[in-house]
Order: sequence, then structure tokens, then C-alpha cells
Amino acid sequence: MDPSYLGGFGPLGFPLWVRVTHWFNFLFLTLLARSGLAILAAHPKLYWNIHSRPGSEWIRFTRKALPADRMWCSTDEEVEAPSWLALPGGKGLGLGRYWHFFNAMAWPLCGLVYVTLMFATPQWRRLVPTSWEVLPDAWRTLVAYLQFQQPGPHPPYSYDPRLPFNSLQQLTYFGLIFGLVPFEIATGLAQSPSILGRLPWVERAFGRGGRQAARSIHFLGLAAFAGFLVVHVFMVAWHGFAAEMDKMVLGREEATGSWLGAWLGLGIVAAVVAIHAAANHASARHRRATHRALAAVVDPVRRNTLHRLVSVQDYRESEVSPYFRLNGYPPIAAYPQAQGGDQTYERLLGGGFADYRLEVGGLVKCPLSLSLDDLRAMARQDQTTLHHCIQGWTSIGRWSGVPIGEVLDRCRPSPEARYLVFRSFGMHEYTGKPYYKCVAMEIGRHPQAILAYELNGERLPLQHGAPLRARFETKLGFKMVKFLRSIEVVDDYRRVGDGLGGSREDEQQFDMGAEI
Ligand SMILES: Nc1nc2c(c(=O)[nH]1)N[C@H]1C(S)=C(S)[C@@H](COP(=O)(O)O)O[C@H]1N2
Ligand SMILES: [Mo]
Repeated sequence: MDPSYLGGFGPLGFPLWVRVTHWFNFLFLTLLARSGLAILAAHPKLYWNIHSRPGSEWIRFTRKALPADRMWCSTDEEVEAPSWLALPGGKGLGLGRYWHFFNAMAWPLCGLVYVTLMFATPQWRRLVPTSWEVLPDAWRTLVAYLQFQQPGPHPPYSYDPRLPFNSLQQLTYFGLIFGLVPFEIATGLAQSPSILGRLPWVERAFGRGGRQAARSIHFLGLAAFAGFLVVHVFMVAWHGFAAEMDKMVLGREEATGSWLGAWLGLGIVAAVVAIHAAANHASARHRRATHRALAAVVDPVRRNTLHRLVSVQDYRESEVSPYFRLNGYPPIAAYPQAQGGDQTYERLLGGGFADYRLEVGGLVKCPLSLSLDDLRAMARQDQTTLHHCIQGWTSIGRWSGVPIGEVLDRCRPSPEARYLVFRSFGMHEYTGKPYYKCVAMEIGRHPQAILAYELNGERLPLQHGAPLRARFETKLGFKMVKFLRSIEVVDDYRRVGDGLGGSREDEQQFDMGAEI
């Protein structure tokens, strides 16, 4: 056939870069899927409502029942994923997120190389239908498959004999790359408190379910990818495993009857499985080292893109959640894991917090010791915002308190001050060590960074951190210390605790930045 009749390109075939990006795509996508499941296991329930109302999930992956007669926290809802399924297995939220974000960067990069080369060459035609003929051709292809035939890449199953796929394949790949992929990226980003804090309309763009709808759809996208993978592999086997692998590994389209491509392809799959196994092994055996290695790549990117975003949230009163979920028990004798044997808090609680003092010290010119009355006498700020727990749930609340900037103006940090250390009366539930969090000074100066003493117009309830808790509306919930005891101004957070920026960072591989 004369190649000029459709715009001058020869048979598209399977150039080396198509094959290389295909296999890297397979690697990154499977790593994304398995690390995504580790994240899901931390809150194995999906909602269509922004409040993540207990019991309102449309699907759940746990049978764990929660006590009706006493307080429970969302850490109690967490399940342990099997390590063959999730990266990592067990309680793997922290490292699961690191693996997820690492691959969420590597995968689009691979996609960018692919799409760039695609449009720099005539290869874009393999993906982008150039004729409406694609629709009837795809229909014919589907009918043929349903009749257990094997439609090849040629007319009447494609509108151009130079294309390497039939029309149904072309439409599927087109929809996957230009539909599902951008959708997964968008619904992933729409779960970031920094992005939604700065652009609350993004959250509303997902309708009444808002950020929980984004999370649900993100999961359905994973299910779509999984469904695609199953059908894709089935088709490869059905069309002739050796011949198809010859194309995708060696780029050979003529039927040679050789099994070389097939064996090499199986070798690539084995290598991918080995990488997964190594990632699981490293995460289980060398948690801190894996944390530090992945953080070295992921954290600078998050810091440079998301750290500077400032929250401008202002939800309506009518949007306030009927029930605000919980994480972190009050440090009273009923919850020994949070109390850790220290009765100071319970004594203050008994006295209605009349003797409570917030201690502010460290690298400051004027150390402070502030009673609740002192704090109430300072500037008051109200804000109705969306709380994002790292586990995946969200609730909306109206918080009132003192801007942290006001407190900083009073204590006057010295020039070398760079971080704020928030310490709690409560203990970290796994280690029994005091709960603490480090936050960059500029975050403390954000207009919506406050020390809250009220929630929804009432004195801060015990379970939400009475009498005082931090709010940073571009951060994940774990940064917002409840039962606040003191604030210390320091020059370097790496010298505090185990040096990673907080209790959950030190113990659970959570990230210092908490922007997404
Ligand atoms: N002292 C203390 N503060 C804490 C925690 C904790 O365990 N102890 N948990 C954090 C986490 S993970 C979240 S999501 C929020 C939950 O706040 P809430 O219980 O008011 O919803 O508090 C944060 N502050
Ligand atoms: Mo959380």
C-alpha cells in the first residue's frame, strides 16, 4: 500500500522507547497500586460524604466492629494488610505513602517521556483516533471478541492497516492514557490539605462528597486499572503469548515462532516481582533507612510545590460535620496508652483548667506562661475548615482561638529561630512517649494557624484536645497537637526527639511536611 495516502507514515510497529516505557509503566503502576492499598488499609472505608460519617461508608474492607459503649479513635479502625498484597504490609501507612508518592512522581515522568516521543513522531497515531471510522470498527471488534474470534489490527477492525492495534484496543489505550491517568492524578492531588486549603473550589468541584468523593473515585480508578490489566494479560495470552511478547519485548511483528521474546518478557516480569519483594523487605526490616531514602527524593518535591500554599478556607456553618471524628485519646487514666502514668493533665482537668498554663520558651526574648484567660484576652479568630486525617477521613469544624502569630509576636523569637515544637500532655499511643510535633516557623505564621480553645462555639471538648490544641489548615491532622502543653522555639527540628519532626514521624514514618 502507498504510505503517502494517509499522510506519509509507515507501519508504526513497536519502537524501542515504546517497549521500554511500557515495561516501566508496568513497574510504576503496580508499585502505585500496592502502596495505595497500604494507604487504604489505614482507613478501609470509602464515602460519598465529606463528613466520613461513621456507618455511612458505601464500601468497607474490614469486619472490625467498633465499641458502642466507649470512645474509639480512627486508629482503631486501621487494619493490617497482607504483605503479598500491600506495600508495605501490616500497619504500613507511613511508608505506603512514601512509596506511593515516590512512584506518583516516577510514573508521570515515564508518561511524559512516552507522550513527548509519541507526539514528536508519527507514533501519536497509534493512540489518537484520526477517523470516526474508529467507532464502527471498535464495535465490529467487540462483536468479534464476543464471538470468540481474534480480530487482528487490520481492516475491518481498524481504519488504517499501518496501525499496530485494532480499533477497540486503540480506544481503550486512548481512554486509559488521556482519561483515566489525568483523572487519577487529579483525584490524588484533590486529597491534599495544602491544595484544598489554598483552592477550596477544587474540593467543591467533586460535589457534595467533595474530598471523600475524590478518594472514592481514586479507588475506582485503581479498580479500573486492575480490570484493564486482567483483560490485557488475558488478550496477550489469547492472541498468542509468544507472538505478542515478541512485539512488546523485541519489537518483532512477523510471526517467527520463536519463544525468545516470551522468555525475555517473563524475565522482565520476574524482575518487577523482585523489585516489589525487595521494596516490601526493605520496608519491613529497615523502616527508618527506607523512610530516609524515600524522603530524600519525595520531601524536597513536596516542600517546593506545596509548602508555601496558604489556606483560605471558609466553609459555611451549615457544612459543619454533625459528628467530628477522633484520633488521639485524652491523657486520663481511662486511656493509659495516652496517659503514660503522668497525672498532671488529669489534675488540671479536675480543676476546670484554672491552673492550666501554656509554656512558650526556647529561642525567644520573652518566655511566656499563658493561662486560658490570657489566651482568650488576645485576638480571637474563627475559621470553618476541613480536617484531613492522614488515614483518609475528613470532618468539617468551626474552630476559634488565638492566631499563633500573635503568640510569636509576644514572645519575640530570636533571629535563628526556624521551627516550633508543640508538645502535648498526651502520649503517643504505641510508644508511650510524649506526643510532639515540629512545624516550620512560617507555617506558624499562616493566617489560619491558631491555638484553638473552641470547637463549633463550645469550649474545646475533652476528646478534641481540651483545653487547647493547634490548628494548621494546610496540614494533615497528625500535626495538630491536642492537649497542648508547651511551645518551644528551636533552630533545627532534627535535634528534637528522634529528629524526624514529631512522634508519628519518628515512629510511624509519617512525613514532616504533611502537605498531602
Ligand atoms: N496529643 C495528641 N494530639 C493529636 C493526636 C494524638 O494522638 N495525640 N492525633 C492527631 C491526629 S492523627 C489527628 S487526625 C487529629 C485528630 O483531631 P480530633 O481528634 O480532634 O479529630 O489530632 C492530632 N493530634
Ligand atoms: Mo490523623
